[in-house]
Amino acid sequence: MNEEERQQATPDLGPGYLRIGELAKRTGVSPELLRAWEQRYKLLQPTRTAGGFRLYGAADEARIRRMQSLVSGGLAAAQAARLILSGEPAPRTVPASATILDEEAANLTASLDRLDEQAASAALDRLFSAYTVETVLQDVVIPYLHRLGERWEVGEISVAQEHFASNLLRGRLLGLAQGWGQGQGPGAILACLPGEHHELGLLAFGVALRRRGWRIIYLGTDSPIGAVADIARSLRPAVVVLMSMNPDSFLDHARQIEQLAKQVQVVIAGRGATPEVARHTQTHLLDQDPVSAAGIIDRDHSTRDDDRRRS
Ligand code: B12
Repeated sequence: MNEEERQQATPDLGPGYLRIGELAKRTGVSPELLRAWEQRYKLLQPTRTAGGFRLYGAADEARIRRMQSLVSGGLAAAQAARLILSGEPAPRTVPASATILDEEAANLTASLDRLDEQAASAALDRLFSAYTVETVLQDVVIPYLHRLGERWEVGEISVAQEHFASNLLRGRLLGLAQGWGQGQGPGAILACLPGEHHELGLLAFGVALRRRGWRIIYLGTDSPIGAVADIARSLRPAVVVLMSMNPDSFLDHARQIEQLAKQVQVVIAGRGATPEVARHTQTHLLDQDPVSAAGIIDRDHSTRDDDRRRS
């Protein structure tokens, strides 16, 4: 067992202390970068349990937040760490400029606009090495897609630029999705309704759910409900997620969806999923963004599992 696995297996950490994964989630800095800051600069000063596990406290979190702010303000990481550990105030010359996240998001937009695959991939690489997948999806990729749609609507970017960008991001999400069928946790079938070709939200959701240990069976765009029902019968997933931009698509298939919902828990999502559609199809509505929704589904499932075990 490596240290990360041992840490995940730690049953009781005591109040106020966090494992590195939890610290990463809280601060939006990837575990790899946290470890680098700890090893290179001694920025993190974990306590160790009798079993040798590293646990991080509030002072570590405060130093990370200060590091984020100084680095995004333009200081080199080594310089920022020295300053924090010395206890001196930040020099007045540090500009309160955009964060690294904002800068890289701007690089990504500019690269995609000029159809520069290499630069766009490099911006994404930098983002994924500095922040968690969840932060990059929630704070960069999804907002980028929203702006892309607005800019396309007013003719600020061409159809070619929009297709280039969405295909590059799709490829990247599929890269993150590799091996998602092998999760040991509960299973989820993900499908877009017939005629629906917007799948990036569904992919982002699948990636976020996979990171919580789920097993993903991805059918993707334009999936016939009959085909979804067939595999749901044989694979018996914990949940089927149906996505569409258009409420009418749900209503056009309401009878089939209602039938499916008698067999397995069906959740609807995407802009077309409304409370009225959920009522009409006897399904559950997920109206959060894909990353938050993955957290909700996961918690919901664990709670129900606990209830079942207790009863
Ligand atoms: C990329 C894109 C495409 C790509 C999709 C590529 C792909 N592989 O997915 C392509 C080129 C195929 C495409 C085609 C079309 N598109 Co388009 N597209 C977009 C764009 C720019 C991004 C879509 C996206 O992925 N968004 C990211 C998701 C996460 O954001 P969201 O859709 O707002 O979803 C929110 C929630 O619903 C939720 N969510 C979404 N999905 C899921 C899934 C789960 C499981 C969960 C829990 C939550 C969730 O999360 C978001 C909130 O954070 C949007 C602009 C936009 N604002 O989104 C237009 C947009 C959706 N498209 C639009 C249109 C008009 C079209 C076309 C009709 C264009 C045409 N004339 O051909 C076709 C229709 C194709 C079809 N039959 O489905 C319109 C839709 C308008 C409307 N009222 O429905 C938009 C809004 C653009 C615009 N501003 O006008 N498109």
